[in-house]
Amino acid sequence: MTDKPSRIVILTGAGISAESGVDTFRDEGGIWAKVDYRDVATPEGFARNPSLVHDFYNQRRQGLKGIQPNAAHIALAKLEREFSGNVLFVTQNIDDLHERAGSQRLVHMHGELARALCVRCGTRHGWREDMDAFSICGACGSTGHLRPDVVWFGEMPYQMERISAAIALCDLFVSIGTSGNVYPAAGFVEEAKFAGAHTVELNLEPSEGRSHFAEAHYGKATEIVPVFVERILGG
Ligand code: BJW
Repeated sequence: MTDKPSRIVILTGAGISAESGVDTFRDEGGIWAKVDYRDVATPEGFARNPSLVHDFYNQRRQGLKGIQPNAAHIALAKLEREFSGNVLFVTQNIDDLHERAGSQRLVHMHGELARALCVRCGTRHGWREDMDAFSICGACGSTGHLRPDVVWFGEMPYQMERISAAIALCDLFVSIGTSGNVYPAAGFVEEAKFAGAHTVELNLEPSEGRSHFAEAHYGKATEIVPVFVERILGG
């Protein structure tokens, strides 16, 4: 990175929340080692066994109460506050640690644990409690049509047009704590490269997309993200 960037897009994944105590998906002992994604993270799995899926997300939603943003989330919020240019955070995470650290220009492309979606009327609600087949939609009053407002395999991630537009204009693209296994997020680095952006990976280990990044730093997010942020702010 030679010139000071003016438009930054930062993609984050499960690795940024790992040191806050949130499980990642594909690391040893991660979520997909304990449950089959076809049962809990597909529309077909939800149709087959809604209680199993509600239990899975209820447990993770309850888990939000015991965690805090870590030094990486806090450093990124500082970047947004102090950077003279434009920053957009795109997170694949459904936890709320970026916003609790103070980030505001944030897209939750895979949805949010603390929201419910009514499949009957399409309303998205804030939802902090457990959800089940008898939960009532506060907008249309129907019972049995609420689901976690998360994006499962085979579904379209949120705000894709906004994300693509920001990547097409960015001059720095940074990917933090994601294994690069899941599309379309895994393809953002190539879009950014095509747009002429400098591309940086910050991760515990090289991701699937490692060859597409011009620069990479490997280590714990709480250690390498604050250093990287200070470098950008310091010019
Ligand atoms: C640390 C660390 C520390 C650890 N510090 N780092 C080809 C092209 C396009 C699509 C497809 C395709 N082939 C198949 C598809 C479809 C599918 C897909 O990608 N499948 C793949 C498995 C191949 N994608 C979809 O279905 C998506 N929809 C879609 O494609 O719609 C059509 C479309 C196409 C094109 C444009 C637009 C639309 C939807 C995907 C939905 C993903 N949903 C999940 C679960 C729901 C939410 C939830 O329950 O939480 O989202 S799956 C799961 O994976 C979750 C995550 O957000 C996502 C990504 O995981 P992430 O964040 O990368 O976690 P890990 O565990 O994989 O990696 C953690 C990393 O952190 C590791 O590298 C560690 O080393 C590191 N780390 N500790 C720093 N302390």
